[in-house]
Amino acid sequence: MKLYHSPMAPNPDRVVHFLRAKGKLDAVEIVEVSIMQQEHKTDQYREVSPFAQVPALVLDDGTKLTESRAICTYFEGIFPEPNLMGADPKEKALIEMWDRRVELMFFIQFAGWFRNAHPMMAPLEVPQSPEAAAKSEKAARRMAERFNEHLATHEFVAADRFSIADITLYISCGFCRVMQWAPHRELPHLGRWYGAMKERGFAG
Ligand SMILES: N[C@@H](CCC(=O)N[C@@H](CS)C(=O)NCC(=O)O)C(=O)O
Repeated sequence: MKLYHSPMAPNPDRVVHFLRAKGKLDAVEIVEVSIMQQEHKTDQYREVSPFAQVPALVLDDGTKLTESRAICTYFEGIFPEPNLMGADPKEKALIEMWDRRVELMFFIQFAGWFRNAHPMMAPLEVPQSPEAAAKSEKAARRMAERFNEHLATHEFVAADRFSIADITLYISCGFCRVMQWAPHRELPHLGRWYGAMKERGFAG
């Protein structure tokens, strides 16, 4: 299997952390794609990922998977231990619910802020919009507060145990550095949880 990866980019990092938590990082051949050098926009890479996005996983039979969560679902299926996406219907639903909240209500909002405000993103986000950046920043900050409130009474993001939802939030909080923001340094319960995740090293 080939995993197309861009180090420091959050969606590919999510997949790599997930695989590391499974102890299976050596199961894939990693192919690096530089987003800043726009290698993901070449015709050659578009054959792998028609939407020109990273990560992408190409299976040995040629099947192409190009959504980070779908790639994680595939790894969960072929490497079932440790379970990271739920062991029974209730856990699966709770973990998916929180993981989607992190991705859609926090990470995507943060990405909207970053893409519309950061000079580095100007070639990729045309045109950048200060209004969109301000709206997304507000939504991301509000959601970080909600996670902080949740983590005041929960050790983990979902289902009282380590899961993909922790990985998605950990990657998202770390990525906030690109806007000189560290929500886990501002918000105490998020900070406690972030420290525990860091210490854990995602060993499963
Ligand atoms: N929904 C996709 C999003 C992938 C995505 O947006 N990846 C970013 C890197 S984190 C990318 O390829 N950006 C390139 C661009 O915007 O041109 C997933 O979860 O894999």
